[in-house]
Amino acid sequence: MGRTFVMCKPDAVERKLVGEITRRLEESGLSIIAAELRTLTPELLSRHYEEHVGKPFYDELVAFMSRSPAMLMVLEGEGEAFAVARQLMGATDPVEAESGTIRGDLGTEMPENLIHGSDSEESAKREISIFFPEL
Ligand code: 3AN
Repeated sequence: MGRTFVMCKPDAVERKLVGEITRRLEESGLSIIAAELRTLTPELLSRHYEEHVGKPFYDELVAFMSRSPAMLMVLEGEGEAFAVARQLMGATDPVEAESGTIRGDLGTEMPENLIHGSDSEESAKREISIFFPEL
């Protein structure tokens, strides 16, 4: 079994898309093993987005990600759970995301792309330890 970290970003919660996004994730075989609605702080976001700190879009990203609660989840499934979730998410920019994906079908424009999912086994471990240190 593999685990991954996924979050429905503030735009997804505001637009009441958590149910639709979670339905797609569950339908693909993933199970929710932890979940929490939480407003993220800039401090926590700087740990999560450490590779983006200082980039031109960073301040806008933090303002967006901390403006209202996000739905944080740890998902588990057969094989590479992170890859299953990433495929469902689609490309980072909703304008480029394929139809049939979460961002392609429901997304608007950057940085509001509805969902985050770990991009590797290693990222999943790191991100789970930031947001759900008890797991
Ligand atoms: P992904 O979420 O697909 O793994 P990352 O990790 O490259 O993409 O980017 C993390 C987040 O940073 C994105 N979900 C998006 O909200 C924001 N972001 C990334 N690149 C840009 C950009 N060029 N302009 C605005 N926001 C961006």
